[in-house]
Amino acid sequence: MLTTILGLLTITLVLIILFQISRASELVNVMKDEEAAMDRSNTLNAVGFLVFLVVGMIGAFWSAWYYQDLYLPYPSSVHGAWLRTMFFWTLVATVPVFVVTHIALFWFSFKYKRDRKKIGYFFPESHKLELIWTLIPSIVLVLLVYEGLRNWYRITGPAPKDAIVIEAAAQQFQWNLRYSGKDNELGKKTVLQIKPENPLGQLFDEDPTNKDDFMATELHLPVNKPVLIRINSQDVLHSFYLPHFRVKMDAVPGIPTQFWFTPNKTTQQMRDELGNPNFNYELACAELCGSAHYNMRRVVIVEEQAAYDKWVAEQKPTYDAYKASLGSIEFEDDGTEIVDADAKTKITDPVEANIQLQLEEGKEVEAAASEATSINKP
Ligand SMILES: [Cu+2]
Repeated sequence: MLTTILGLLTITLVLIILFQISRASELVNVMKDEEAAMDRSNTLNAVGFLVFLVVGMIGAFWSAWYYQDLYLPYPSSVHGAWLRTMFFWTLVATVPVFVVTHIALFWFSFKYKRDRKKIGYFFPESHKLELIWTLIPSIVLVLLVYEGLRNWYRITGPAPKDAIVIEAAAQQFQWNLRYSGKDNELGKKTVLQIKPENPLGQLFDEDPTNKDDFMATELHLPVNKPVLIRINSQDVLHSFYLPHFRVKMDAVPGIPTQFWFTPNKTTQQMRDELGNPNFNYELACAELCGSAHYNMRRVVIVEEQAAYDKWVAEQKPTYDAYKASLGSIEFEDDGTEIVDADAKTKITDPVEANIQLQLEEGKEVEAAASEATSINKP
């Protein structure tokens, strides 16, 4: 805090000093030859433009070359390769324009600096020139936008029938990854049912497709198989980002989003290719969503179909834990819980306890919220 204040004070003081110096030099100029002083200052600015052009241009290309090791490796998904091609052609179209326009901008500023002996050239209009500089950029931009839209619809359009359906439900600060299980269908859910033993609020009774859905802490994907990701958020904006697959989509509260892609390189292949046995693909949140934003990182594992099937077989549906948690709650006549000594998980959710009490006693009962303090998460 103190450093910030000191920094701001320093900047203010420097600005005041610069302002005073320029005022003083203005006064000196009035006393001396004003015109000569303006010429000198114009020449200085013009040379400054040239230096900026050379240093800036070299810096732009040198840094792109120097930091190439930090670039992402070649995309590990089919659609990542489409996007890479798209970015390549965008650069082919824009880099020459960047170079030419910047040379023109700074060179002309230098060449046509103020000169008392020069008379300005009057050039009112040229339809031919205007047509050229309107039509060519328009055609190039239409082509670039066309390619962008084509890829956008390929990625966000209907997924292949055999695509694995996975939900990425964001919350501060984690990705809840839900697999659709054997039926490959994600069951319906509602925020009203969210509680510790049902973190996504799945409607197990209303929608039986929920019963085989399972949740995972790592994102496992089989190689060469399309995956459909359904994205949503429980609180603020997040962004589902898989950099190595060139996959990114915002998680917006209230607006479900989705896309599909096909990973085509396993984690092991990537480790061999990069010569890094510790390499892992990662899922990140690309929206600064709060103080523990970094916590949203998840490991992504792309593996052969057999390894993936084995992993899926080991996963337990969320419904199992949910059912077990319901079974372990019993109540005394006075509303206190009977805790089964054998039961490992005692779920004491105030809302659930209150519903149970009302059902059993047939009257309004205060929620046993204060008593229900020990929550054992599985
Ligand atoms: Cu986030």
